[in-house]
Amino acid sequence: MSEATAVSMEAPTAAEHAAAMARYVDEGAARARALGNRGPMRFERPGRLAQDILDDYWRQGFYVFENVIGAEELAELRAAMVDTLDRAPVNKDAKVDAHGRPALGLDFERPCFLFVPPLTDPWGGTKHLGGRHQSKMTEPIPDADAGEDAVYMVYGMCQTMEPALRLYGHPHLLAIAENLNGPDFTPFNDAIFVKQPGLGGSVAWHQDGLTHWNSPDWDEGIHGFNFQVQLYPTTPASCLWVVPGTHKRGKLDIKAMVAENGGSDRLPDAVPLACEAGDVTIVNRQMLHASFANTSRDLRISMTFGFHRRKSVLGAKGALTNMEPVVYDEERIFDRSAVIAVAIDARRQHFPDETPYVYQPFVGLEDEYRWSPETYERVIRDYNTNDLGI
Ligand SMILES: O=C(O)CCC(=O)C(=O)O
Repeated sequence: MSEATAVSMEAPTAAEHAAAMARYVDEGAARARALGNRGPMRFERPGRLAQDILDDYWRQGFYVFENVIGAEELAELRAAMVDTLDRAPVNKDAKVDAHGRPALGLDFERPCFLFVPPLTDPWGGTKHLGGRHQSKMTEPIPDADAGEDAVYMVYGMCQTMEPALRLYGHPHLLAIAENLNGPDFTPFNDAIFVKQPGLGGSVAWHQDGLTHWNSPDWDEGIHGFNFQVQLYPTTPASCLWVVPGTHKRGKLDIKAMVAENGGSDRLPDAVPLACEAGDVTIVNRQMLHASFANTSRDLRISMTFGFHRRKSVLGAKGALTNMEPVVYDEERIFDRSAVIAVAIDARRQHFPDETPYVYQPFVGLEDEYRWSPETYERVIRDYNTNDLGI
């Protein structure tokens, strides 16, 4: 039996886990403060992120942008999220929500919600998601009133929440995607991590990328990056943790790293990405990252969506979807990228004083991708069946 397994078998109670995390959390927060890699979004000229921010991102593999989402937009996102959670099935097998209404998402091709038993780690040490979560996290014993399962992730935000679709068209976020992946960047996927206090499951240490580790063109940006937009303040006990610089180190033997750490999932060099509500992080998909079972008192809701270099995706054999892997061709990329075009227009209609982002692959096609009930059906409904996982 590995030491990691031994740790997970001696399951602490939620209170013991929170207490055991306290010192790690303090030390991690101090490491994060010393590192910096955070501040307001700054552009040298329209669309061009300040060079020192780009340098910091490429050096460490992440950056925390402070105070990006304004109060009005944040309130809209939160309200949409509250409504979405209110419409979730009452449990993982149910077809109705807590009010007895048909649950959200029954008419979509892919489910909107993923449930896990409270404080568990659904993927660590399993073959799920390409086996990238190599080692199991500590699974604390939840309090007696925790229930059988809790919402862990929410999918398909662009088809269920208009404010989320508008967020997807945010001009500064899309400008960052262009800075990192080029003007013809493509989408990846989106997922909302819901970490309710005392319930939220862990996400075991992993690197996101699955396909390009042995590519002759491998470099630190080849698997793209993810944004996380924080709807509530996140604390070191509830937030995402990363091991700085690991995006440059190729595919890591995470099991060995945990074993070297005495079987503990509290890896020594990791830093927490603690944020205020409205902050936005970027995390390189090759970074080693994880989040712990949320035994804190803090709710975290992180709207997570990523973007790729076009050349990483075109011709790649897809990974990370529940469907048969397909080779991503021009048509698939175009169809999924059209969500960006519609999102930009949805945003333009709602925030008419803001300068919209110009997405190069759709220049000249704008009128065909205006936000309307027609484009909802043609472009947005079930858009996530075209996700571009690599
Ligand atoms: O936010 C989290 O807890 C996990 C995020 C994550 O694993 C990811 O974005 O790949």
